[in-house]
Amino acid sequence: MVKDYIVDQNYGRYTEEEHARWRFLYNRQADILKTRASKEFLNGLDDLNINPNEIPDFEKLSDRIEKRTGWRIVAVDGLIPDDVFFTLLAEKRFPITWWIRPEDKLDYIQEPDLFHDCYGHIPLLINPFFSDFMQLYGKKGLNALGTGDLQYLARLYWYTTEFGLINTDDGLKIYGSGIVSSKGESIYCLEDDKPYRVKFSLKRIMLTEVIIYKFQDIYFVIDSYEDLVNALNEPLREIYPSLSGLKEYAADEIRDDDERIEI
Ligand code: HBI
Ligand code: FE
Repeated sequence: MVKDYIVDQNYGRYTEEEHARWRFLYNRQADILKTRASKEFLNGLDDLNINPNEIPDFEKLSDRIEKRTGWRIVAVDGLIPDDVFFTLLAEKRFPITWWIRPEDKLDYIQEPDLFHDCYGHIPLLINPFFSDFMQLYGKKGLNALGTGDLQYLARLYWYTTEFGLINTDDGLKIYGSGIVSSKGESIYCLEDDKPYRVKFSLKRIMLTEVIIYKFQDIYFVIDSYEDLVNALNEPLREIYPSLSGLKEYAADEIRDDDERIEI
């Protein structure tokens, strides 16, 4: 089952222009993120020595990650079925797409490519709380699949791992992978006055629809990565049924009791 989806990165296959695409995307984000990304994300890039100049070798990078928090990377062809995805996360194996986006899709690509997955998702895996959260997400995802509650957890993943912000002494910072791998959204999420920034609330997020193809209308803000672990340690089996039948919120709909954070 799982092994059917794991492929060999086959490092030798990358061409010079694919390495150059990695270099271009990495350096463009590095400039934008040095004042906008969370320090844990930036430290992760450095501590793991994720090299700006060439596409990382997943086995060598895995050896460095594994020493810190036990995670390893596995190469996949792209999106994989939910049960396979959750099983891998529960075993501390992060699936990364082996191919990098084409030249004509440098600014945005809907499916996660190597740059989104490796640059966006790997650095935080050496943060102990985030590492625990991602493994717990895998375990809880498998449970939710069994009870038909996946949409609630998928929303949580979207509004945290992919598009989450964190409050710091130095203002709001970015930790979501979907944001850090996007030039436009890295700026928009912190500086545009169109989107709302709302304090993290598990049930509120679980009732909020996701729109995949555009910048977020609402960014949810945590105070610490421990908030994420605590959220998944809530009694989810009781929370899910308590949500069914409740009003769901459009992606751009603000609630009266939302704790809004002004920029
Ligand atoms: N597959 N490769 C890959 N990467 C993902 O982020 C991913 C996936 N399959 C399912 C999935 N994400 C989401 O549907 C779950 O988070 C719910
Ligand atoms: Fe992702």
